[in-house]
Amino acid sequence: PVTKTSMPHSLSFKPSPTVPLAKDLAEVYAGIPDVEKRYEAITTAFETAYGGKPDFYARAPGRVNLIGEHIDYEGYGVLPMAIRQDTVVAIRRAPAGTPAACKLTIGNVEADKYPTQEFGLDPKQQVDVAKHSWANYFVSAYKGAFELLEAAKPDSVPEPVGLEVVVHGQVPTGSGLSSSAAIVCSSMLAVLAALGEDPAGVDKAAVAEAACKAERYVGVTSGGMDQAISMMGQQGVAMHVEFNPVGEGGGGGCQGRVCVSWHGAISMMGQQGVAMHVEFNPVRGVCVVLPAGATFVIANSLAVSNKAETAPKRYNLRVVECRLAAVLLAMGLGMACEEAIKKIRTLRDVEPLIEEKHGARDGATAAAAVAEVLQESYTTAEVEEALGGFKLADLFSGEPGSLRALSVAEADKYAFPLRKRAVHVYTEADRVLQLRAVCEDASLDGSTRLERVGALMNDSHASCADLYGCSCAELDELVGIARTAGALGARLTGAGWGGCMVSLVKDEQVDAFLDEMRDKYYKARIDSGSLPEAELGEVLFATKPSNGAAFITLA
Ligand code: NG1
Ligand code: MG
Repeated sequence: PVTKTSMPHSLSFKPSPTVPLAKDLAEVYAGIPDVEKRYEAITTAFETAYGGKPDFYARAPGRVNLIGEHIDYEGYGVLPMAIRQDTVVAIRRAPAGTPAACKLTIGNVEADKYPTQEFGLDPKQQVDVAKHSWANYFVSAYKGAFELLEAAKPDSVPEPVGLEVVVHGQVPTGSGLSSSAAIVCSSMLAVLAALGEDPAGVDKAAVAEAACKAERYVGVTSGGMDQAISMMGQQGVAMHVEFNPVGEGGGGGCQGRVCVSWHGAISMMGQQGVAMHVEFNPVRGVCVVLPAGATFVIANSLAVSNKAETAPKRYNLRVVECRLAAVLLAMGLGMACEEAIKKIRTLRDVEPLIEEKHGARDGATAAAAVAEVLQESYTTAEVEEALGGFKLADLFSGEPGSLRALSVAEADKYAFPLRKRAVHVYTEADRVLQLRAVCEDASLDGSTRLERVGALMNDSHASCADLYGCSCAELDELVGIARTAGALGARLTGAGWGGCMVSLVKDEQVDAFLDEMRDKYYKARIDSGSLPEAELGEVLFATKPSNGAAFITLA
C-alpha cells in the first residue's frame, strides 16, 4: 500500500553510497566518551591473543526500529535509526606459514562469555545451526563476503586466507536491537578488507543485502531492515529503508516492471547476483529528519528473546504465514492456483490484484480485501485443500527455516491465523509511510507533528500485539507504564516476544520519564537482585540517531 504523499526534499536526502574510512574516531563516534580507551582495549586483547596488531577495524551499530515491524520480509519499507551501541571487529591475515594461516580464529574481548572458536577456511562450509554459537555469526559473514565477491567480480575472487579476529560487541543480545546485524555487518566488512578489497570503495547497499542473506545461515528467515540501517545509518536522522523501490513517479508495487520480492531476490542471487545489483537496486535508504522537541527512549523488558533458538516457532512461522496468506489472497482475487503458487512470494506481490479489483492499494483497502477473502484461521489440511492438494512441504522446499517452522506448527496442531497476520502487514506498511509523511509535512506545527508520530507508534504496538501476536506480557506492561509516564507514543521494537520497546518523550520530560520507568518497572527487579543496579543504564536509556558502519584506521 502506498499512499502517495508530497515529500519535500529539504527534509529527506539519500545517504552516501560507500562505507566511510574514518581516520579519526570522533568522526564516527561524535560525542561518545571513552572510545579511544575501548579501541585500546580491543587492540591489547588482539596483541595478547595473536602477538601483533590488527590490520583493520570495522564497526557496525545496532538499531531501533521506530515503525514498520515484521513487514521487511514482505517487501515493505521500514523506518529504523542506528543507535550508538555497536560491534567492532579487529582483523588481520594470519602470518604465512603458521598454523593460524589455515584457519579462522575468532576471539572476543569478553572471552569468558564468548570463548574463542576456530573454523576451517572453506567459504562454502555449513553453519551448524543446531550448535548455536556466538561465532556462527562471523562464519555467516565470512561465507557472505565470498558470495558478494563472487557476484560482483566472478573472475577475480580472492583465495581464502587464515584470519585472526577479535570482536567486541556492545549491543545487548536478544533484545530487539539487532546485535546480530551489528556483528554480521562488521564481520563482513572486516573480512572484505582482509581479503584485499579497498575499504573506501565498498558499497553499503550491496553489503547490506549480502549481510541479510548471510544472516539466514544462522537459521532465521529474516528481512533486510537491520543490515540496511546498520550499514547506511547516519547521525541525526532516521532512515526510510525500502526494498525493490519503484521509480519516483510510481504509485507502489511493481508497476509493470520486473519486480522481485525480497525473499525472491535473495533466493535468486546465487545465479543472478550481478544483474540484481545493477538492475533492481533492491535496498534504498532515504534519510528522514525526525521532529524536533522529543527524544526516543529505549527500555528493555528483560524478557530475553533468543531468536536463533525460537525462530522456527515464532519468527519463521510468521514468514510462512505471510506467504500462505499472500497465495490464498491472490487466489481469492482471481489468480489461478498454479500461478499463485509459482509467482506470489509476499503480500506486496498481491497489490496489483488488490488494485485491479478494488481500485486502490492503500492499507485500508488491502485490509478490506483480506477480510473479504481470507477466513480467520486455517489448519494445514485446510490450506492444502485450498491449494488443490498441493503440499506445504513442497511449497517451502529449499527453505530450511520455513520447513522447520512448518514441522513445529504441525507438532503443535497449530492453526494459521492468516487474516490477522495479513491485516497487520498491510496496515503497518501504511503507518511507515504516514510517519515519514508527518515528519516531512512542513505545514504541521511542532506539537501536532509529535502527537501524530506518537499515535502512529501506539497503533503499531496494538497491531503487533493483537494481530501479529509478537508482544508479550512484559512488553505490554512496559508500554502501559510508558504511556502513563507521559510518552507521546510507545511500542515494542524489533522482532518482539521480549526485548525492547521504544517511547517518544518530550525533551523536557525525559528525566522525569526515566525516573518513573525506573520506579514502576525496574526497581522491583533491582531490589530482588535480578537486575544489578549498575546495569540500569544499559536497559533504560535515551537515544539519538547515530552513524552506520565504518572502517576505522587508528592514528
Ligand atoms: P530483531 O529485532 O533484530 O530480531 C527481526 C528481523 C528484522 C525484522 C524484525 C521485525 C533479523 C535479523 N531481523 O529483528 O528483519 O523482520 O525482526 O520487524 O531476524
Ligand atoms: Mg537480530
